[in-house]
Formats: sequence, C-alpha cells, structure tokens
Amino acid sequence: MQPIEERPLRVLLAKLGMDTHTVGVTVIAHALREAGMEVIFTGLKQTPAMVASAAIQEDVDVVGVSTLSAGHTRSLPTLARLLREAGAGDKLLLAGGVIPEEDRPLLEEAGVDRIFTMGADTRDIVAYLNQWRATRREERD
Ligand code: B12
Repeated sequence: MQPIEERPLRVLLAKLGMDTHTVGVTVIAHALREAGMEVIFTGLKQTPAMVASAAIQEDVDVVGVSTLSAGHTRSLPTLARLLREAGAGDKLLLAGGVIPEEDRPLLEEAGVDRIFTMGADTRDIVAYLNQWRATRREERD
C-alpha cells in the first residue's frame, strides 16, 4: 500500500453484538467520507474476531466501533487484544456512542485510543484523525 500521506485514510466502522443503533455510525461514515476518507462498514452483529479479521483483510488504518447497547467493557478490550495478537496493534482504535465516564479508564488501559460520546462534533473527529495521520507521517520522516 502507498505511504499514509499519499492516499486517503482507510477507516473500518463496526457494530458489535446485538446493538442495532445505526444513526451514530451512519453520521460518522458520512462525515469521514465527506472529508475524503475511505470508509468500510462491517454491518451489524459482528464479533470482535470478525472485526479484527476485516480490519486486517481490508488493511485499514483506523478501526472505529459504535456502541450504544452496553457490552463495550468486554467487546472492546477483546478487539484490542485480537488486533495486537495479529500484529495489527498499530491501527488506531476509536470508540463512540453511549460509554459511561467510569468505563473510560478500563477501555483506555485496554488499548482504545480515543472515545467520542453523544454530541461529539464530527468536525472534531475529522480533525483528530487528520492530526493522527500527520503525527504518523512525522514519525516516518
Ligand atoms: C434512537 C434510539 C433507539 C432507536 C435506534 C434506531 C436506529 N436505527 O438507530 C431504537 C428505538 C430502535 C432503539 C432501541 C433500543 N434502545 Co435506544 N436509543 C436511541 C436514542 C434515543 C438515540 C440514539 C441516537 O441515534 N443518537 C444520535 C446519534 C447521532 O448519536 P450517537 O449514536 O451517540 O453518535 C454520536 C457519538 O456518540 C459519536 N459516535 C457514535 N458512534 C461512533 C463511532 C465512532 C468510530 C466515532 C469516532 C464516534 C461515534 O458520534 C456521533 C455524533 O456525535 C438513545 C438515547 C441517547 N441519548 O443516546 C437510546 C439508547 C441508546 N437506547 C437504549 C436502549 C436501552 C435501547 C433498547 C434496549 C430499548 C429496548 N428496551 O428495546 C433497544 C436496543 C436495541 C438494540 N438491540 O440495540 C439506551 C442504552 C442504555 C445503555 N447503553 O446503557 C439509550 C442510551 C436510552 C437510555 N437513556 O436508556 N433505540
């Protein structure tokens, strides 16, 4: 694949388990596409193993999970671990949705890089991703 600065960021968006809330993930997909990123959506009812496998097969830079129906304290650490075990721990792992403040330390400790909850401005999410990409580029130089 081309270096990260010469191609659009590739982002996998995912929904895990029985969570069928789709509005947030749709909003994020539109916003990232509008910003020139390549977005792949896994669809609903995925397992962490399915998402990790899709992230590797699709060779994405970023994995974003939208979670509004609880279960994130188990599923997100599992996903982070599976990515690391597959040698894909350098992918940025984002989470969004309904995530109580008290769950943040556990998720961050487990390897979730950034959490965006209700009311997050999509422009801030796009800016964060562009900043992350710029940092990666500087690290390469
Ligand atoms: C609409 C809605 C529904 C709709 C969903 C329709 C659909 N197709 O999406 C329906 C009526 C079907 C529904 C069903 C249920 N719901 Co409901 N629902 C909501 C509600 C009112 C709004 C969610 C929404 O669309 N928000 C608008 C979007 C734009 O916001 P968002 O998803 O938060 O996304 C933003 C950020 O979080 C972030 N973000 C989100 N995802 C991602 C991903 C990435 C990668 C990034 C970077 C950012 C990001 O960016 C977005 C923009 O700011 C919330 C209440 C709330 N305040 O959240 C309850 C809520 C999520 N629902 C809840 C519940 C309990 C249920 C049901 C279990 C109810 C029931 N007894 O049947 C079912 C579960 C269905 C299931 N299997 O998942 C609870 C969840 C509680 C919890 N997690 O602990 C909530 C919080 C209501 C409450 N206060 O109790 N629901």
